[in-house]
Amino acid sequence: MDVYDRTHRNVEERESMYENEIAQITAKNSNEEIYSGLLELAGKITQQKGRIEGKKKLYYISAEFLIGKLLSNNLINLGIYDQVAESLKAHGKSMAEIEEIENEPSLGNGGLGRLAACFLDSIATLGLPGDGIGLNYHLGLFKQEFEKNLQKEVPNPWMTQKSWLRRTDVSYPVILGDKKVQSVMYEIDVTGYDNKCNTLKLFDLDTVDESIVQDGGIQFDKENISKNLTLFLYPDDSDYQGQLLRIYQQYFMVSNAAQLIIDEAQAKGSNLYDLPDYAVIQINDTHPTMVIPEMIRQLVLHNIEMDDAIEIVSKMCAYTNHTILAEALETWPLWFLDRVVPQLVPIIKMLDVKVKEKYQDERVAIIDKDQRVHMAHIDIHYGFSVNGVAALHTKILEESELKPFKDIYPNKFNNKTNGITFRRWLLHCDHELAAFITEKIGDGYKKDAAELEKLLTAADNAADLEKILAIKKIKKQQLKSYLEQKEGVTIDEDSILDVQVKRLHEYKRQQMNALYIIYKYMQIKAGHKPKRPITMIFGAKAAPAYTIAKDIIHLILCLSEVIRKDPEVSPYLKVVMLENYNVTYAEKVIPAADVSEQISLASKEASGTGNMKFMLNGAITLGTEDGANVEIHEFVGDDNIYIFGESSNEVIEHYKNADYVAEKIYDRDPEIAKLVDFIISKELFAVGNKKSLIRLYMEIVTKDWFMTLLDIKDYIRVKEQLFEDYEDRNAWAKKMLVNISKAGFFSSDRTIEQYNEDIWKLK
Ligand code: CR6
Repeated sequence: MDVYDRTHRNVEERESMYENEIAQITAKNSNEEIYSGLLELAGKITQQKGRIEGKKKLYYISAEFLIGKLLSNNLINLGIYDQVAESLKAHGKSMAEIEEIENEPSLGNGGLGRLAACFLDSIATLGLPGDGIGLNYHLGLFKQEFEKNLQKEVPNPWMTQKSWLRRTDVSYPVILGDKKVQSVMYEIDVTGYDNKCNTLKLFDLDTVDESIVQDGGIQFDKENISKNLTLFLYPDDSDYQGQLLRIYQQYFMVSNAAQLIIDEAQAKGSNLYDLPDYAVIQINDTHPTMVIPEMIRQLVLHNIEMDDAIEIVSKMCAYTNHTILAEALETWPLWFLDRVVPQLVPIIKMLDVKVKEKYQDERVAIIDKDQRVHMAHIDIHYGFSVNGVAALHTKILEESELKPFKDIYPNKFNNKTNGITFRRWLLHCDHELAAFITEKIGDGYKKDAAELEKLLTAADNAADLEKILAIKKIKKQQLKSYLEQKEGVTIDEDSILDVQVKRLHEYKRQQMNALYIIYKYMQIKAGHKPKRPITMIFGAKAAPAYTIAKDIIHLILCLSEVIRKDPEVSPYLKVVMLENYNVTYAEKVIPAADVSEQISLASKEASGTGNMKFMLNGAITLGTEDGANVEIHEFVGDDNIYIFGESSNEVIEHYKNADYVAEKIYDRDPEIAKLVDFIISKELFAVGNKKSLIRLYMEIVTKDWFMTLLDIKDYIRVKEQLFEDYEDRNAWAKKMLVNISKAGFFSSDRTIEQYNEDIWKLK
């Protein structure tokens, strides 16, 4: 029996098994009751299917798990989605309505957290024993609201209703400074697609108190650790107390992890010397790094000699690097650690001494001459694997950023290009497209994404090309009604939908996209109207203490208002900034997009994963040769992607020689100056905050750390070409199909298979 038959048989068996229950649940009157009925049913089926077991288990430790809403995802994975949807329809209800009941947990902030969630889905789908370990943030990342064209941060409670979260009686003692606290472990089931399940384990403290948050904002007493420990993800760390709190959070996470791992291994018969046969730890970015000294400490408490403990732990830990941005590579002053985790400091010092005895190179030291602890260096010296997240990123790590380490440990380094789960990012978010694909090539692609290639034959079939365009239009119409209801704005489903959704950061260059909007605005004012209206959609949260990022949001909101109020321009150009962009929003906006903006300064975006989601949903990438864009380019070929801008090599040279001066470009090129000057125009001052706009203007003219002005002209040129090409609808539909059919490589199932083959080696 092949995979396709097996999947089908299982689905049919399950359908008949739960028919009555589904009928009863969907017949209920209130959406709340239906939601909680489905939640219970899913829990029951998950339990019946059972857990994925194995001697050796993966522990994926991460400060973030951006899991999104789980209802549809779980119903799909459990094989009852279609049946539930049909049954709801028979009662005049829709799945979308029921989904609205569920709160989205904001336990992550961007790509790194969403990646962790995609990985959990794939690990379970592939039947590998592997759990996630993280923290149960009560208020997650802040919720974004706009007021006077400015971002405002408010708390984002998500546990206010019946949820997928389950309290367990697992609990560990953890030393926090001068106190010993007792943790509580919560669990969320991770359902595999047509498979058994794993769990996401989230640790918390019973004493955490949401009422200490002040005045509806996100301020709170940062010193009261037992009350604030798991209140927020990434509490403001612009001050000393905030930084200490982050270390407390990290230590709490890894101390629980270490104790759990030891417990589970011992229960399976480990004598602890053979721990690496029972457990492998993936350290997701540097936030969980303290698991290394903590695990060593715990093993010593179990009467293992220090040197043996170090050796055992070194065989268990693997580290993923997600960035080359210096400010994101954590280093902590040693005295901070002395205050928060004095129990780890002697171990960290010992690990450092051992490194210094072997290598006199200051660049690879754990504790540098300024007494700062380089977390990534602990991971690299005392882990057995170091990976980057896209081919270009890993190459930059090996050849420049981490070169001294690569020279010492040539075999530790490997690449694992990121991926996304096709269950959420195709089957769930675009049922219409998934149905079309299934009709053309069967549903084998749901488990073996490489099969999407079979779709290429449709690129020569006129009727199929029309269908692809028709599906895109349906998704645009759906987005249109969602936006009418959520934002009170109306978009034109016949306009080109150009989308940039991702965290706000100068390196991602939303400001360059804003300069394009200014360009287009001026063109229209001068009588050069586009052939077809353009809708520019943005979605982005800025970190609360990141002033320039907030200024960029302000600029976009101001542009949106100026254009909306200008009858000369508004029929041709619309700018929409989505409020509180999150996973749920992504699921609505990505399938509707025509153009995927991936315009980071080359070398700065480690991988990107949004780029993969857009590609899979038939949007065409407008991007730089950065992160995984490079691999997307290789797969789809020159004709099916729009590439612009300076290469990563050139950019790295500019940084090395410190020879990029934005002001020179500004002074030399009046066309560029005109665009930048509009930021401080009377039109924008009329709707915006002068101080913020002037600050942003000065930043771009005198600093421009991420070289917006370097690429702006090429960006405009290529974007204009793209809009022109869009009018050949047939050719565009072909590009869409090529993108979809070449997306198979970017399935997180492929990524996880590679992690397992090269790093985890689970059975
Ligand atoms: N911000 C990278 O910047 C990558 C994800 C997941 C990021 C992004 O390019 O796709 O990780 N890095 O690997 C960090 O969070 C440090 C991200 O999400």
